[in-house]
Amino acid sequence: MTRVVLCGLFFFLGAIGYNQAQTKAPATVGPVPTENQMRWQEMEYYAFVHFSLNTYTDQSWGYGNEAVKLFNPDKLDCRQWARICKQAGMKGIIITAKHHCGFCLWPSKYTEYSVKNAPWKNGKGDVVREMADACKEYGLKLGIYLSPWDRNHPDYGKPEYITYFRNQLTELLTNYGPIFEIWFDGANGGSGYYGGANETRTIDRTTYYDWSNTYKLIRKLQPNIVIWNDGGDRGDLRWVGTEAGLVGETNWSLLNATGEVPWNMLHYGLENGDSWVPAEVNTSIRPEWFYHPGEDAKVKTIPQLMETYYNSIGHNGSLLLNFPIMPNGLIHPNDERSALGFAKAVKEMVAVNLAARSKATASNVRGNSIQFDAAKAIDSNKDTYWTTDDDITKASLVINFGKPTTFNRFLVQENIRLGQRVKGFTVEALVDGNWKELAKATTIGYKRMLRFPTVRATQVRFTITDSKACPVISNIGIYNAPQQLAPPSIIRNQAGEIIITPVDGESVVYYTLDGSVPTTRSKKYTKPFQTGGKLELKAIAFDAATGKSSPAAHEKFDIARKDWKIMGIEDGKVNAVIDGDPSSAWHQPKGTKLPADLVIDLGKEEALCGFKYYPDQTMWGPGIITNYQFYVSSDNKEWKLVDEGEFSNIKNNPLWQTKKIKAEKARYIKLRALKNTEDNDNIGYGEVDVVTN
Ligand code: FUL
Repeated sequence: MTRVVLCGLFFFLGAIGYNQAQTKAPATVGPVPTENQMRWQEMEYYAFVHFSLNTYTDQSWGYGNEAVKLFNPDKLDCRQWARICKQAGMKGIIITAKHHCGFCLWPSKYTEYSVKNAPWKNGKGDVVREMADACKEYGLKLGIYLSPWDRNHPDYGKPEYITYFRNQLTELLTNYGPIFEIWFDGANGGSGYYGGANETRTIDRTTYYDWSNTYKLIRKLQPNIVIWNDGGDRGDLRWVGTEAGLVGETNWSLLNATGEVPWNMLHYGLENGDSWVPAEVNTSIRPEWFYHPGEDAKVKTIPQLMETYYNSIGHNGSLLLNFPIMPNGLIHPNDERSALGFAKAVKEMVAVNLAARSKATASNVRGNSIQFDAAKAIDSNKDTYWTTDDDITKASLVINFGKPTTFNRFLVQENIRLGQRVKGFTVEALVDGNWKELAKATTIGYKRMLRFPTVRATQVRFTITDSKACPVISNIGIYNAPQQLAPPSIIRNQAGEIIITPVDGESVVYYTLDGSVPTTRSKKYTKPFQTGGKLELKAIAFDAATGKSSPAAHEKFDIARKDWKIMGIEDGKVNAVIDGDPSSAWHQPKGTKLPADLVIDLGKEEALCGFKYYPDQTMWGPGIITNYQFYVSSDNKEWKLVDEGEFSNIKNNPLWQTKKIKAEKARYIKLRALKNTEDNDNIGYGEVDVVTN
């Protein structure tokens, strides 16, 4: 009898023991985020503000000799910035305390090149202080951008500059309260004023800043900070290799702590990297980072920002969206409108989580325990999760709505505190009794969002097809997002024909040529049409089924290029340079040595006041000009140099570069490439154009 009882007891205890082993949380897999990285990741969305002397000179990068007296905003109001960011759903603001030109937005003790010598507030102002106060008032976190490159400082390039740099860091990280992120731009070294030396200085980005000791200082002053560094030792976060607003569809939050990181690795992360280095997607709400009045009509539209959302937050990244500040010290109303419209669109998209009202079952539940069952993935609590037994790397979870339900978005999150695991998954819907694949993807990470055409179904099956270890899914969302029609694309080819294409390939397009905003009563676009001369064109896409229109696309074209000829080049493909198609490009033949010239015959004399260069748009493609000279001629023999300089930041942000020149009448133009982004002889062109009076 006693034996039977004891056996029973052992059996009972054994069963408990078994269950305890299986109901323990899974062990971590690979590197995991620190508490600082975790806090940062959960912020998801925050702002950049770019404000400096560039704001007053219409430049992207200051040279370092711009006059301090230019800095005189008459309506500066950091509370306006903070209000907009707060209303836009952002969680913090990173301010350009010092950009490459060296000008300081705070009255640094260590330089005269700061607000303390500006007319603004008679030199008594401190923009960083006002920003810190406004952030506090609006419940936002404050971040600091401090450019390691300083084109003003006489000591840049010498060991003394490191003391200066650390002194400034100490000021910024001591006097303005908690700082959530510090941002060290990778652009570093080159020509500059350097206290009057006017020369080119280069540094070794890996050793010059002695980053490991600089990091120690930072972490001592701000223990809760995350470090973003594109220029030296691996920080806590990584750049994504582009400023276009997207990170890879496959996005591992891992990299190796040492060794080279090529651009594509920044974009996709490294599956078996030895360190947790998640992606931050930085992009501007306008094409450029600083304010340029010429971009007032180029503010990103809500559909464009939604695209950025899916490609950043929806791809396991955070989104750092920039507002350029106007010379008066405010954010432009167009930028505010777009940012708030974007916030509203995101809110509408996730308004109803259809998964939360459903029942979920899983192919495997860890230890059959209620603690880890499928319901934990749809309970709207990110701290609970569905997971499986340790030996499972393929598993599925079925969500049953109980009735036919319409949806077009799928959101999924891993519990990244236990490591990033999932390598592949699919989403299917049960339509007419058959499983139909809606989407197939690779990594998940902190957050992954998938888009697919609207479907109506009763059940959804989420299948993990491959994982580094048992999957740990903390959250699933299923949504029916309202349609967002993107503005159509507009090009004018060399013959002068206008071609307008709706992004979805099927919406109807309406356009105007008088600057007014098109409506469905405007001219309907049916086929390419011929134009000549200067032109302003606005176009909308319209979806008859929903009665919705897109925001207007807006393009301005200068003189027609019908009679233009590229001189002295036999290659038939060279016309890609003037064909109006931004996706085509031409490169100088192999063997070309710098300086390399491109000569264009404009067909007749034109009254020029500028020129434009658009680089080859191939992602991370080589052959982008950084330094140029621009010449004009009336006979293709005698040339006059009318402009020379740099295309700042063209590598990271390969946009149209527009340069103004003093008025010149000429029939021939020559763009001379002096240097490219790789320091070799590969010279490419997406487009070249002129600006006329
Ligand atoms: C780049 C800089 O060179 C730009 O001017 C801008 O500050 C952007 C955020 O980073 O690399």
